[in-house]
Amino acid sequence: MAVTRTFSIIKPDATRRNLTGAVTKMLEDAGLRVVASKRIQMTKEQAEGFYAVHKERPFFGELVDFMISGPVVVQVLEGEDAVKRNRDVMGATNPADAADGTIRKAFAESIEANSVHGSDSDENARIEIDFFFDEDEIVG
Ligand code: RTP
Ligand code: MG
Repeated sequence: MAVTRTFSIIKPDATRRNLTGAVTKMLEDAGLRVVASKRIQMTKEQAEGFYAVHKERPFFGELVDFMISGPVVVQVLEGEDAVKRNRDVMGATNPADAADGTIRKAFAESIEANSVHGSDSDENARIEIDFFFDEDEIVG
């Protein structure tokens, strides 16, 4: 299995509860390595741009407001089959459906305030990494 990269966000509900380290530990325990990380306050324009694929969804406005409600930690993760590995440890979007041992089962507050984002394909991982990071900020 090839070592690949994915993009992760520790969302405002998790940073607010001081769970950055706890979430990162679960990512690391799942075999992912943090090769870039920064804590940022997203602007409205950044959040709208990042979630542009969802702009027709009914929850788009609320999602943008939530994502700018506090700091987030954006990360590049590296590991074998990183996109799938990360999605497996994140768990289902809705914490009510998330399996035991997943980040969302452990920490998510709701379907929206669900503690983490993770890219859903290698192609989107590349796009999302490029949205927040310059290549020289990523040290594998
Ligand atoms: P993500 O993109 O954040 O990793 O999560 P995902 O693939 O599991 O979920 P997606 O369907 O892509 O939705 C993106 C984010 O929008 C919020 N959401 N709210 N109110 C709602 O019904 C609803 N549905 C989704 C969540 O924060 C979700 O992670
Ligand atoms: Mg998604």
